[in-house]
Amino acid sequence: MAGKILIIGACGQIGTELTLKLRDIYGNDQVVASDIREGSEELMSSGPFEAADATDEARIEALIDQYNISEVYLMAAMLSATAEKAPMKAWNLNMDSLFHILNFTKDKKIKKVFWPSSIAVFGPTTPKNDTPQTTIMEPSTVYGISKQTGERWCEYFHDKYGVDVRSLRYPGIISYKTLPGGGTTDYAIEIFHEALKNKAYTSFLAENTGLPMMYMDDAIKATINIMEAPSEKIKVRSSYNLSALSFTPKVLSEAIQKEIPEFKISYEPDFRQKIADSWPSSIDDSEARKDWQWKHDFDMQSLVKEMLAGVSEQLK
Ligand code: AKB
Repeated sequence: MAGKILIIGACGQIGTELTLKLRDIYGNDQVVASDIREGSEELMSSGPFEAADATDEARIEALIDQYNISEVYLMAAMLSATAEKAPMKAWNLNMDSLFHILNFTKDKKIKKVFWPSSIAVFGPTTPKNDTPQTTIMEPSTVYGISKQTGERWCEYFHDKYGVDVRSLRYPGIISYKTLPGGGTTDYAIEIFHEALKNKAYTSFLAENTGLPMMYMDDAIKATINIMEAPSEKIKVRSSYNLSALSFTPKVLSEAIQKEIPEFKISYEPDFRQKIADSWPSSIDDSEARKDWQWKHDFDMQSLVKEMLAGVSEQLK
């Protein structure tokens, strides 16, 4: 690689595991982690870390110059549930950070960018099952509006200025190493912690709320695969649909009960139910599979086994 990699938002749920994986692949010194706060011991001790606010253009530019950065993964964002409580803050974080990076790429300070979008770009008028790549998109959440707008800008910067930006519409990402913050799909992580600690969980989504989900290892694989694919294979420059599994809280609880028979689930839907109801239940990601050979590895039972083993280890 010509220069180093910078991860902005490296201490979050996806950023942490992405940074560690990229350090494995390219070498610890080649991957600079940055975040507004410090991260896990493993992340902080395995390579360079710089405190930085993703919206601080001058600070990000200084890091790009200091480390001779050629690729950026912009993982900082305010997620759906938190964004509903702080709309302007979410808009400013999610959009300003993206504009800075797109402009740096346009000005040839960096060569390639990864920016995550989300299933939140879809809305209540979108077809709910097997949602196609190109379809009606009328997001009704602050987070979804920011991601939909970001997608339009990514495509615009690519078409107008040749910016090499690559993006995925992440489903709910399930992992145990770093907790997510403020998402609507977070129930599918909390449930494992509660199943192991208390053998019971009260879900903030109703039992039959189906949402697209994915195990973290698959999300990391997709992210690195799309960044490593030859540029001409990336036909979609807004963001690719990406899918692995789809399940409801009830179906997930039944899969957990196969491993922990005494586990009990109850339901008390809150404001996040409305967000979940506006999103697809399942996603058609055939374009990603065709264009850059995306393929997921984890099914429901392997995800459940990995999560229970990982969370148990942490509880020891
Ligand atoms: C959220 O729930 O806000 C995120 C997402 C689906 O983008 N996990």
